[in-house]
Amino acid sequence: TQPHDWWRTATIYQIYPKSFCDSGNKGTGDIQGIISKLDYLKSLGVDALWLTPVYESPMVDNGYDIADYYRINPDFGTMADFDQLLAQAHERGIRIVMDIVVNHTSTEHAWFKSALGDKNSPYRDYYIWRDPVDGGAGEDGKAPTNWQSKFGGNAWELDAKTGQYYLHLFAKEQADLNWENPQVRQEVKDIISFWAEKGVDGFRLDVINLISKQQDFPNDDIGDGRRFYTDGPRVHEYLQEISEAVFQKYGSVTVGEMSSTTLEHCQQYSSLDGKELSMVFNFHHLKVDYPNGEKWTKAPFDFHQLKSIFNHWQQGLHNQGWGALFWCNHDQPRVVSRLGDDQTYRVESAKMLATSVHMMQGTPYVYQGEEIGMTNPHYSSIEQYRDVESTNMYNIMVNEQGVSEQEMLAILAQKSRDNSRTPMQWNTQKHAGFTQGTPWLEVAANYPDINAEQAVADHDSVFHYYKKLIALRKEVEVITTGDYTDLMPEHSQLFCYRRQSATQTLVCIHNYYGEPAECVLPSDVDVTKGRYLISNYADVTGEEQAPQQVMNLRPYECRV
Ligand code: TEU
Repeated sequence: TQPHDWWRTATIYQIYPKSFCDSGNKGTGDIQGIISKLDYLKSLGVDALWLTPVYESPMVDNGYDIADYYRINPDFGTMADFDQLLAQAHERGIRIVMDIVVNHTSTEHAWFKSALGDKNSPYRDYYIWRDPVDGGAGEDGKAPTNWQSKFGGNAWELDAKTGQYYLHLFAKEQADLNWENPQVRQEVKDIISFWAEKGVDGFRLDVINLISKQQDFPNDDIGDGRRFYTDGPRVHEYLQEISEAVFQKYGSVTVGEMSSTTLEHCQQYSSLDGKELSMVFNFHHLKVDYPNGEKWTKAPFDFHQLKSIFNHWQQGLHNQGWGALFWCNHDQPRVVSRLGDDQTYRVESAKMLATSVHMMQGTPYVYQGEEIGMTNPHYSSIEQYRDVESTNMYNIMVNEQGVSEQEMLAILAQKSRDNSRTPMQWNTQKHAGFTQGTPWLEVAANYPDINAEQAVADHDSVFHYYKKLIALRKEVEVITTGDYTDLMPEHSQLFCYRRQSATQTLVCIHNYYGEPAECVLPSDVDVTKGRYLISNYADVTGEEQAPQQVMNLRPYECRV
């Protein structure tokens, strides 16, 4: 990799196709729908689109359960539609990044169907099988280990015909692939090459740091098993193998989704020598509202923890690797509802939160709807949820653990992945202009006020602010190159950091709360040499005001 790699000044837009735009009346989005919005995306200024999986899939986990890596799911369209999308995006200078899910396949994949129930199948060893253990784990007391599925319950499922169990770190319909098998690694290279040959520009690799499992498969006496497969023994070797065979050959941009990883591993995954990946997603900053690591509880976020996590990663990746910058994706609730105020200060807090990550070093990702300040839908009934994780956890917590239904609904309203999966709000028409049919997941009720048409027309909107942030990254060199220092780690309301390159300095000040706050800049920040670059309050502009050493910041105000 080189310092001038295009993706170091780029912003990538994430599309969740099922919820983006339905070109007809199916109630689910499709590829033609995406094509119809390319001009909108071009006007936002994004450089690339990452599509979450559009391959053939029974959709138990909305496409993260792939049944055929070489086919487009007919719900989304045809291969011809895909080729058209690729060509039309490229015509507009927009690149396409595909999601590659190779930690596991759907149990509907031909490999798994052949492997299940047949120890002699040529595909048996594509998956991970273990014999039952007397006094073992799981509901039947025989599962090979006590590892937990990320979606609840034991991670092993019995294959009754052979008496062995297969591993599934996610839903039982998502069987983990056996990366120890060189044939599996060859299949992965073939799959990725197929899409790269088509002209796809890059790949987002789903839970790629979970592919190498510790082969003695021990019980975990202190946890859920993740320490035996997270950043596992051969993961770097595997990534180097794929990178050399495919990514380096095609010059693909790659982003690895790293679950519960460490900085040290991420320095290696994204190291500047380009031997593994271009960059990494990590999620530590999105666990600041998981008290003691527990997601399934209602809790406020820990502001000091948030700042110290950003400090750790910004400093640790500087000159060592490269990180993705993001708040939102299809697994996370909407950030304006989560860390901001989606009622009184929706626009202010959405812009402030955007600024606080867009001014960091890395590559920003904008998730569909984030650019117009979309909120959680505030659902109130279990019937409104579709996500396999949410419905699994509801069953476990309400039916098995005795959590009250009301409490669980309050938790889901804060934590469910469906919070970000509601249909994109395009305009004030029925179903927010998402579909002519019945949406697969209910549209948030606030779409008459919050929609793309309104946001494009209003020059003070969240949309136009994102557009500015995306453009600034290309104009102001220090955003891409500068180092990073937290100027007020102890402050209880302000997140204030400095970015510094050889020739430029940025001071980025963010009030994370709905109350005013006084900001006293340290004396080594010489405000007399500075000017305001961007702020979410209209009266703070480079022309009208000189920056001051002491400022009174209004609710959710930010100034750079
Ligand atoms: O997610 C991986 C992952 O571990 C999570 O973000 C997960 O959804 C979270 O822990 C649940 O609370 C990826 C995909 O982004 C996700 O949509 C898939 O469900 C998952 O992998 C399995 O493929």
